[in-house]
Amino acid sequence: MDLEELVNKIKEVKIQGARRIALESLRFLENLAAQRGFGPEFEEACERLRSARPTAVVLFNCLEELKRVRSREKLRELISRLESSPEKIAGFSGKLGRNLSILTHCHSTEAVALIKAVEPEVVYATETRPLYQGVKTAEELSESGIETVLITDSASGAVIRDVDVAIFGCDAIRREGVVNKVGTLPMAALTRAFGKKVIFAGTELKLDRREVFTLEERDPSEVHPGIPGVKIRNPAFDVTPWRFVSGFVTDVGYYPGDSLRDRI
Ligand code: RUB
Repeated sequence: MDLEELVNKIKEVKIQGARRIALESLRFLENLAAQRGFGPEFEEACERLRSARPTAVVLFNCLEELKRVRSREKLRELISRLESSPEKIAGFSGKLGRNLSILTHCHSTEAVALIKAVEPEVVYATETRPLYQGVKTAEELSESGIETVLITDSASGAVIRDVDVAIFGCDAIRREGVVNKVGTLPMAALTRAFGKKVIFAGTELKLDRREVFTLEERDPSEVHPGIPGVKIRNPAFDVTPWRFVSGFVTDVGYYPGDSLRDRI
């Protein structure tokens, strides 16, 4: 795959999820560095990959790390840390208990690893409009033998009484809250309003200290082909304030409540 193809796949959400975007980008860069070194071509590739999906912070953090230490060894170290993060996160599943009824949203490799590890009784997965990434989550969970129910995004209130805990992945962990797929915030608020827990999962490479931060707005045509006189908006992410967070599982450990915020 050349750079153009990779950037397009990332922009079109064919390669999706913060971790996979970063992993595919770093693997491409490792290959490029092996063939051509760290010259201007490498710099340009970094810039184009970094700006393809601007909200997720993990690729940004890896590229900043690479600016400090420009080596293929560093690239391989970052790749290996990202490869192992779902397994490490799953390793802390004991903190959540067992036989839970879970609500989840979108498709996150790190959340899916945690959900599988808690051996849930049932998982309600939202389809995740407008691009339906939740269908992938439902397929993966079901294939691993977990009872899975696919619901529309607006049906979370209809099933909330049957839910023990909502588990979400994340794109960026910021002082003001946790950034994830649009729709996470209303689902987190709903879950807490019904006295249930909201758990996020994500590697600490997603800790976000950027001053300038963009919440991606995607093309309105993904929502609807158009209605005369009607403006259509398509925000791709939202920010869940820490007061809705019951706990956070990272690749390093379990942080109860909002205690991970102190590390940002
Ligand atoms: C995906 C999304 C995921 C996070 C975490 O959004 O919001 O929950 O990226 O995923 P999109 P992971 O489909 O728009 O990329 O745990 O795989 O990093």
